[in-house]
Amino acid sequence: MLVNSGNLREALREELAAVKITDIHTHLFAPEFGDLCLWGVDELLTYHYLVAEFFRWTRMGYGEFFSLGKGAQADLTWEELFLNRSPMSEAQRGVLTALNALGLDVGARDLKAYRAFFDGLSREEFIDLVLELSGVECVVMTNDPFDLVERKVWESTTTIDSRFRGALRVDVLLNDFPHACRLMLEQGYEAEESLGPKSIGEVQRFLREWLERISGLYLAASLPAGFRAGDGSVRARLIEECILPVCEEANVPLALMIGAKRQVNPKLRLAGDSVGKGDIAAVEYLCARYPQNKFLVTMLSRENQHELAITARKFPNLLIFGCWWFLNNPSLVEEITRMRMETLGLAFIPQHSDARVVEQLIYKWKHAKEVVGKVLYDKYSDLLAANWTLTREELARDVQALFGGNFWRFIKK
Ligand code: RAT
Ligand code: ZN
Repeated sequence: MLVNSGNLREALREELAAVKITDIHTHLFAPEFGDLCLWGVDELLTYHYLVAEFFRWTRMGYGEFFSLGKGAQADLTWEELFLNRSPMSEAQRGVLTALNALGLDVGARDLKAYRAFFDGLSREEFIDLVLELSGVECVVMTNDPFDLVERKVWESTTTIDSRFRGALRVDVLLNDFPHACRLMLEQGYEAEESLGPKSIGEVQRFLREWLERISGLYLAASLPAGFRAGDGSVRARLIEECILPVCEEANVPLALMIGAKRQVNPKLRLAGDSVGKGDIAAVEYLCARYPQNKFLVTMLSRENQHELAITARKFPNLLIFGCWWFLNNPSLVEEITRMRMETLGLAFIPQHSDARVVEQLIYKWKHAKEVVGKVLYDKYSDLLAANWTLTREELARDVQALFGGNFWRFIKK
């Protein structure tokens, strides 16, 4: 069937509604991880994006807020961000989108009723419902081998829900190596701060064994804005001498998330991180120097987006992904997605959710689809205006590539 300017909007709407999404970066956990798997309206209302917004209005002290239980914290953010004023920010609007899609009466503003709805469901039932509503078929977790609670689950559980896939996150290793050495030693890996030949072998063994334990799809780290590659620092050496050889041998990408400025305001805890401009030279260096390695890269600052897209034109071993964290505002997602599509065609991954609470999948993907859909509509319209022919199958193929296919192709490459 041919798509033309008259039926394009509807065809796109249907394909976006039908597409099965692979969410390549989340902070969600499979149900086997118990309380690490966050869901429910109190978690939704205490998302750290909202906590930061709450402190724009309250006079309450940070300590006082964080000493409260989740329910009491949620009461406060609800009151301040939803009742005392209209919920205009993207994170605030997201709460409404999620609750509304779950069939709750958002207009009634009845937090008690929302809590009762969640109380009536088991974690497993709820996950099924949300995956169905959001169209997500595969969720990639963020798995920290240095986290004791998580480690215990991996050591004691043999099978986890196959819709959830592992990704090995090594922030501690790269950002606080002395601490990582102590934690690795507890797990029987004898790595020392001096990073001599024996330590290199031990770090590699640690990574290899963890990747295997979690069937990790990729290895990942978030890095500060000042990240430089190849400068002989411990971090750079860990990447070049430990991480990249293990990634190459296992044929898994290294995901670099560059530009986080951690704990600008530590009193805000998880909400206290910020953004800084990164140095694209680090990405160029790694992609050029290690052509046998694959790199998934996202950068946090808006200012880095154009040069990152250009860099992806230079290196087939680089796949750029997502409008990360502070960039996940519809206006920025639209601008960035348009620019990427004009620069790279369909060869990028437009979005990941970064969800921390199960039902955030609903809003993050609904909003992402709206924006990506808008850009696709304009781009296909341009093609049709040039007398290009487009079939429904081709449209479906392209949408599937953006929302999952490109990732899997890169993983298998
Ligand atoms: O988006 C977030 O929730 C941030 O707090 C970070 O976790 C970030 O996404 C990261 O993966 O470091
Ligand atoms: Zn994240």
